[in-house]
Amino acid sequence: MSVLARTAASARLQASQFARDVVSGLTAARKTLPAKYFYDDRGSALFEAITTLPEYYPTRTELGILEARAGEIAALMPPGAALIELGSGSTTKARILLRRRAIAAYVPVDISAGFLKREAARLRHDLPWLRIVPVAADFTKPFELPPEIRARSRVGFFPGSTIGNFEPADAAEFLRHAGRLLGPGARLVVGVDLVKDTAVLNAAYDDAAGVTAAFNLNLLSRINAELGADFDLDCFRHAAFFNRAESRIEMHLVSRDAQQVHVADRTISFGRGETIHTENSYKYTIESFRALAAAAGWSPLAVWTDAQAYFSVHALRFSHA
Ligand code: AVJ
Repeated sequence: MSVLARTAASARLQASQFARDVVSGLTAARKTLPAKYFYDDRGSALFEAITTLPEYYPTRTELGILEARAGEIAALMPPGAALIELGSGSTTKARILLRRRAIAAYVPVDISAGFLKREAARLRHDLPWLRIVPVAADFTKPFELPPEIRARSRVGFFPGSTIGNFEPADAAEFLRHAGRLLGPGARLVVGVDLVKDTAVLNAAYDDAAGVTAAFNLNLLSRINAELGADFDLDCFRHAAFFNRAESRIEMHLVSRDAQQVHVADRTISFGRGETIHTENSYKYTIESFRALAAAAGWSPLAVWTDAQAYFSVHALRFSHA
C-alpha cells in the first residue's frame, strides 16, 4: 500500500471508531460521549483559551509550582536522566524542568507527529545541549522507549492533571503500565488537581465567559461535521458540577426539551432535561493520590502545592510492578 493509501485507510478507521464510540455512547441507558473527542482543532483552541480564564486555576497554578520548585525537582533526577513526557500537548511545562540542565535527554510522546516535529525543532534551537527523541504514539496504549535512551535513568512527566480524566481504577492501571515501561527505580513527576471548595471547582468548569460551555458543545458540532449528525446546538446547554461523593467534576450536555437527533443512521431520542455525560475530572487529596499510586507500585519522594493547596505536583519512585 502507498503511504497516501495507508493514511487514507487509517483516517477511515479512526472515523469509524469515532462513529462506533458515539453510537454506543448515545444508545446507552445513560448517555455518554468519550472526553478524548473534545480535542479537534477548534476544541484544542478552546481548551487553550480555558487555560487562561480567571476561574480556571489548574494550569497557572501548576506552572507556578513547577517554576518555584524546579530546583528541588531537578535535585531528585538521577544524573544523565531522560525525561519522558506522556502526551506532551505543549512543551511549556517540560521546558521549566529542562532549563535546569539536570536532564540529558527529552522524549516527548504524543499522538500528533506534526506537532512533535515542530516542537522538537524549537527545542533543539532553544536548548542545544539536550538530546531530543520524539515518539509519535498514543501513550495510553503500549509503546517502546527509543533505543537511544536505553542506558539512561528514566523520569516520567505527566503534568496537567490529565490523570484526573481516568476513572480511578484506570488511573492505577495507567500508573502500573507507566512503571513497567519506565522500569524499576524510575521517577515520575505528575500533576494532580486537589479536592477543594465546591464554588471554586464549579466556577473553574462553568466560567462566566462561557468558554467551557463552548468547549463542551463543540463536541456536538464535531459529531455534526464528521458524522453527518443533526444536533441543534441551541437545544442543549452546558452543565458542570462537583460530585463530592465521587470526588469528580462532571460535565454534561443537557437537552433543553424532548427531541430527536439523527446520528449515523440512528435516531436518538432525548427527554427534556436528559443529559449526555461528556467528562469526569477527578480530584484527589495528597493522601488519596498517594494511595492510588502505591497500589500501582509507586512510592512518594516529595509533593509540592501552591499556597492555597489548589494543585499538587508529586514526585514518585517506581519500586515494583
Ligand atoms: C485537560 C483533563 C486536565 O479536567 O481540567 C477543562 C479538561 N475540561 N475544562 C480538566 C477540561 C473542562 C482538563 N484536563
